[in-house]
Parts: sequence; structure tokens; C-alpha cells
Amino acid sequence: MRRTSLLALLMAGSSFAQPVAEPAHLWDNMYYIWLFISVVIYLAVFIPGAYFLIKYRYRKGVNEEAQHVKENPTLEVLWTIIPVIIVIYLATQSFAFYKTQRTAPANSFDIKVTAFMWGWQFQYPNGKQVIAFFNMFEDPDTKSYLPLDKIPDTAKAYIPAGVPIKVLLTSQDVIHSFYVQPAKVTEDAVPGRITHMWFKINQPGEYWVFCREYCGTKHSKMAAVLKVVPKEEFEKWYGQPIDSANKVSLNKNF
Ligand SMILES: [Cu+2]
Repeated sequence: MRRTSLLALLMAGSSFAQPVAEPAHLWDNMYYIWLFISVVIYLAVFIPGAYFLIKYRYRKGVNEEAQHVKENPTLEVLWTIIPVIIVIYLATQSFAFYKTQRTAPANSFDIKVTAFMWGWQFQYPNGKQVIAFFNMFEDPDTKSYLPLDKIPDTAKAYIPAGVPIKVLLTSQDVIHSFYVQPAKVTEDAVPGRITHMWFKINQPGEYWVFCREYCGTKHSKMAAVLKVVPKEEFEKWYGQPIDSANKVSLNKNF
């Protein structure tokens, strides 16, 4: 893992010490590993290829007949074994990553999210709820997204910073997909089924969630906002009953 991070650090030239969100950093690491190996293979093929193309170009009377090589066991063993090692490395590394990004850490905080046309319902373990309905995020005049500071906090799902969140996901109607943009994870919300995913956002702030599975007219406006706050602030919010402001906005929107 440390070597992976070091490689990513070298390639990206930025710090991975405290990623903004997880498992996004794992996707980044994997991307840079694949990119690095691809570039090395590309250069190993292209540079000699270009060199030989020029060196052995057709010149009258110089090299009119090609050399006929029957076999070269050393070369054949090498060009079999090296790709096999690379493929095994990529497969095992990717599988380890897949397992990590599919398995929520043991200390995760569970939130149930129900998708519907067109919005998201967040249900917390103590019964607290947040409903994100598409027109809470839309400027009624321009029909574009409101800036985050124009959206009331009651429409935002509070999330404790630095705590892994396990999302148990389902849908009331058609298939949607819950996409947590900063964490680079998405999972289908399927009616009649509970799917799961996890993410962790380390840096407090407000982050968009979008639906990533086309689901009808308002798909492009099917968003939610995660308000990531320090743990103490989250506890304070979590302990409060649902305030009347949220109820009012719910009635208005439905
Ligand atoms: Cu949708």
C-alpha cells in the first residue's frame, strides 16, 4: 500500500497523506499504476519500433532481403514471462482494491437511502430523516442548480467528517444510482433490493450527490447535498428532533 501511494505521489505530484474522500484515493492510485505501466509498455514498443523502421528502411542494393530468423528461445521466454508477471500484478492489485472498496469498514455509520423520482430520502439509525427533493436545489427562474449557500441546511444530509459511512440503498420506483462525487463511488438503487456502498469524507464542507442512472424527466436535477461537519457538530444535529422548517419544505414540495 505504501509503495502504491508513493508511486501515485510521484506521478501526480500531490499529497495523498490525507485524502479529501475515500475510497477516491484508491481509484487514483489504481489509475496511476495502470497509466504508468501502459506508458512504459507503449514506449518499450514504440521507441525500438521507430528506430528499426528507420534503420532497416528499404534502400536499393543495401538490404533488399530480410533476415529470416527461425526461433529465439530466450526472447520468447522473456516476452511470455514479463507480460504474465505484469498481468498477475495488475489482477491481484485490482482485486485487493475491489475488496477494499466493496467492504465497509467495521466502524461504519449506517444510513439508509431511498431513491425515488426524483429525489433521495436519507434515514438515520435514530429515525432522523432528510428528504432531498429535486426542486429544493433548482433555481425556479433559470432552472439551473442553486449555489450551495442558497440551499437551506434542512435540505442537506449531515455527515460526520472522517467517519466511514455505509449506505444501504434502495429505490421506490425505477433504478437510480447514488453517486458520491468526491469519493468517486456510485451504486445502483434498485427497487425491491438493498444494495450497499461506503465512503468517507475527511474534509468538512458541502458536496453534491447526483443520480447516475437515467431515470426520467428530472434525472438531471436529481441531486442531494452532503453537509460534512466535524463529529461534535454532527452529534449536535443528530440529537435534535426534525425541525419544523424541514416539515414545511416537505409539504411545499410534495
Ligand atoms: Cu434517478
